[in-house]
Amino acid sequence: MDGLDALKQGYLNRIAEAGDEAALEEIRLAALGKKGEISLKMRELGRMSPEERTAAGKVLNALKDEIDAALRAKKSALADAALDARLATEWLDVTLPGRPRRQGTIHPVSQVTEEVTAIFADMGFAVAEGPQIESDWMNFDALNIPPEHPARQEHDTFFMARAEGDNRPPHVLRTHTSPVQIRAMMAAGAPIRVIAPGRVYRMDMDQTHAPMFHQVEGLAIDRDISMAQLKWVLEEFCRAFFEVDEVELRFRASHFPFTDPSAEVALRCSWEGGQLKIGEGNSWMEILGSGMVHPKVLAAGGIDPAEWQGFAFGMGIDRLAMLKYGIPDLRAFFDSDLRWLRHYGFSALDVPSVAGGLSK
Ligand code: 2NL
Repeated sequence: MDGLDALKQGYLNRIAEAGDEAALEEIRLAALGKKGEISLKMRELGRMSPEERTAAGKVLNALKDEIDAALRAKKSALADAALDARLATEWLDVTLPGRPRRQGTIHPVSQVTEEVTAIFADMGFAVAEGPQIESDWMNFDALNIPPEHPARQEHDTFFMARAEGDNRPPHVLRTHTSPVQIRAMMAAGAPIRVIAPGRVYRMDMDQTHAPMFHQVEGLAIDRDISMAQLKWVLEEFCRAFFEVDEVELRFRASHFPFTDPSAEVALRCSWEGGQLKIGEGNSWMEILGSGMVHPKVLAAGGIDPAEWQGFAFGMGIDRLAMLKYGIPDLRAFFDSDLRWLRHYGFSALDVPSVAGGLSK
């Protein structure tokens, strides 16, 4: 058989130059495929004498093996090169520091809730949470709110639906976080000091009201608690929360079914030049309601009113956030507008603490 050397060299050159697997496959078919050049030569063996066939068969087999080996070697070289190329682009330096890109922010309501919680925790108050759907007993009766009270009428409270034919009183979306404190009294008894921050619901919607808003209530029960301690705790809270050295509180008689006596509390402030200043000026800003816990409410919480007494207070977190951080419109609070959230949001890494400065 003539020309085998040239044929071999031709294939070896083409294999060396092949740039990808497809090109290699093309070469393999041309040489070793059913109708490949070497396969056709193999067929010629049949027409040879036995001696010629033995010699030529050996040579052809060796040629076939050599080309096959060259194809395999090139294939694995191409795969290695491809992997190297991928590794050169798909690398990651895991020792790099995290990127300072600011993504999410803490909502002002969350920020203020954390601030309020930190201040009261510093004064020894535990934090309690409870369900947002309450029985009407927990939300109203336990708090000495009688069935004929306006708050219990259709227009103020969101009532849950009952199944048809179920005539039990419907559950409600809690209208205040007081039931959380009823549950805390039932669970822990007296003495007790808790605050209960959380979402509450009332059918209200205008510039200053949303159907869902946030409240924090506080409760302190012991043998000898009076309005004097209430006043100190609230003063201390206002000083810390508004981050000023001095505050002045004004207590005026008020009325709540769950406290007796009751007081609305206002804070001395000034609005001069449209700028709110706490602790100076001649304006008063009402920020919370408070009083001595009504004996019936203590009893509902499983605490003996002959032995224990205490104060309670409640305030709106959303309004506190508006005042402290100069946010004009309550309705934007729950729009999930990213521009608003970036503007009024706080860094997730600045966790409020009294010692660390609440809002930095
Ligand atoms: C307000 C007034 C107030 C309470 C809430 C309370 C809770 C229990 C017992 C007695 Cl368990 N009182 N809470 C007391 C006085 C006022 O909230 O203006 N909130 C925004």
